[in-house]
Parts: sequence; structure tokens; C-alpha cells
Amino acid sequence: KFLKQKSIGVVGVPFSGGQPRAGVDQGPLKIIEFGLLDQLKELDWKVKFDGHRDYSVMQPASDPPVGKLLNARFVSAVTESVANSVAAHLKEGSLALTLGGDHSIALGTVSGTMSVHPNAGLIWVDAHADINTPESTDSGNIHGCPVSFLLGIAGQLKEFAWVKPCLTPDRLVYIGLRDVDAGEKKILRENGIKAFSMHEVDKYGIAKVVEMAIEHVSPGGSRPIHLSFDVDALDPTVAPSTGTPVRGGLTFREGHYICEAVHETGALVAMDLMEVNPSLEDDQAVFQTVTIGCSLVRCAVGETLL
Ligand code: HAR
Ligand code: MN
Ligand code: MN
Ligand code: MN
Repeated sequence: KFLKQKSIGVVGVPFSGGQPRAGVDQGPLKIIEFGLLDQLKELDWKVKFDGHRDYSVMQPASDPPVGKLLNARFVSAVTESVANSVAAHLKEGSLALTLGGDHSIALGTVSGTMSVHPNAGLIWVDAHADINTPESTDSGNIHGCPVSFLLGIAGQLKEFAWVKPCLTPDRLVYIGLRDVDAGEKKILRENGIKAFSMHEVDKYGIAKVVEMAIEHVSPGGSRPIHLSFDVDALDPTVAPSTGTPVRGGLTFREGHYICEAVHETGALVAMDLMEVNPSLEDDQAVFQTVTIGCSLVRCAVGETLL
């Protein structure tokens, strides 16, 4: 509907500067090593992989805290570049798939999407709301902040001069939340942002939740959809290798159901798969996490059970 061709542009972002734990930068390499690109071709997609870019060269020699924010200049440079890569794929009429890396990268991916599809809706699947402002963050980790930048409620920071507010609260919906800071709860409430926490998933079931989520951001698939999927939305028993696991998450099937239902809208233009950290937990856990990551992506682009 919003794509010109059955083609996927893959952007691998080996970046961990939005949070303190090393290893999440190895996520994209592991996911591709596991065979995701061939799996996508198997589903009849043309695949254009940008290659494993080396974002470490963008790290400034000095990057002192900006207020509480850590690595602000580095995060800004990397995400600006990611925004351009995503936009380039979308302009060609391809679906943009970004592999992280920590979730600060979504500042780039969503900016890129909105620059080409300004009315796109954003479905953010995560244990966390990632909507802290530079004032409200306790950790200073920017992976906990990208949504506030996108909404333009972060205030103007000269380090992030390239970022334009490109998202409105009515085009944003969350699924899977269960670890939201007090300051973030206030932001969600004050901006009237639609959020389906795990409580709502328990209450209504995943099918109803996804239906309501899609209806909110893209009624009947009428607007392009950007799906930003943080693997920590899944329960740690199914996706253990991630930096900030939180108990009580989505089951294997609930995660897949979200991706399948989003595919069915025919409106998906961009997807992020974030926070896969292959250096955490044992080999078996890493295998489990990478496997489920690949399978979520396949479902989002049309793999079906029958
Ligand atoms: N809310 C906390 C913070 O701002 C934790 C964010 C944790 N992060 C993620 N992102 N994995 O989803 O630091
Ligand atoms: Mn996240
Ligand atoms: Mn998270
Ligand atoms: Mn709405």
C-alpha cells in the first residue's frame, strides 16, 4: 500500500552508546549471521543490506554529560546518520528494517520514517516507555528518552539540533509496558498517550489490544506504520539476552501475534528490532533471543503459520 516494491532495506546499527552495557552493539551482526537476510529472500523479498557500518568512528574525542544525558553528541551523530539511511530506503519505496543496537537508535529510525511518511503511526512494543526527557531521566541513558525527543517535549538541545519534532501523541501507541518511571507516567498522562501495559494484555488479550492499538494509530491501515520492537517487551524466559529484562512480559506467541497483525494491515513501512545483546547470558539464551528476533521480523513481513 505504501511501498513501491517488495523490497527491504536493512540498516544494521552496531551501537550501544544510549546505555551503559557493552555487547548490544553486536546484535545486528549476530542476527545477520543467523541468516535473517536469506530468510527474508525466502519470503520473496528483495533485500538490500547497507552492510555493517562502523559507527564508532563517529564517537567524539570528548563527550561530557549534557545535563544528565550521557554520550549525547555520539548518540546524536549516529542517530542522524541512521535517520538518513532509513529515509533513503523509504524514498526508494522499500520497507526499512533497522537492527540494533540500543533503543536510542529509534530516535533516528522514526525521524527517518516521518521525514518520508509524515503522518505515519508509531507502535512501540517495549517493557519501557523510553519517554524520559533530559530533565526527567534518572539514568541519563538516552535509550530511555527517544520518544520525548520525537514528540518535541524534550526541549531544544543544541547537541540534537538536527532532530525535528515529528510525532504527535495521537499517532503513538505502546504495547507491553511494565517498567515505567514515575516521571514517565506523568508524561504519558499529561499528553494523553495511548498505552497498553501488560495489565491490559492480561485483561483484553493480545488480539484485542493489537486491534485497538492499530485502530488508534492507523485506522484500517489508512496510515503508514512504523513498528519499533524492543526485545525486552518479551518475557525474559523467551528473550533473555537483553540489557534490562523485566519479568512478566509478552509470551512467544503474543510477540508474534503483534507482528502478524501489523503485517495484515498492509501498512508497515518500517520496523526496528532493538536491544538484542548477544554478550548477555549463555549461548543457549543468545540463540533463543536471536532466533525469536528473526522470527518476529519474518512475521512482520508476511510469514504465516499456514
Ligand atoms: N526508564 C529507565 C531509564 O530511563 C530505563 C530505560 C530502560 N531501557 C530500555 N529501553 N531498555 O527500553 O533509564
Ligand atoms: Mn526500549
Ligand atoms: Mn525496553
Ligand atoms: Mn489516534
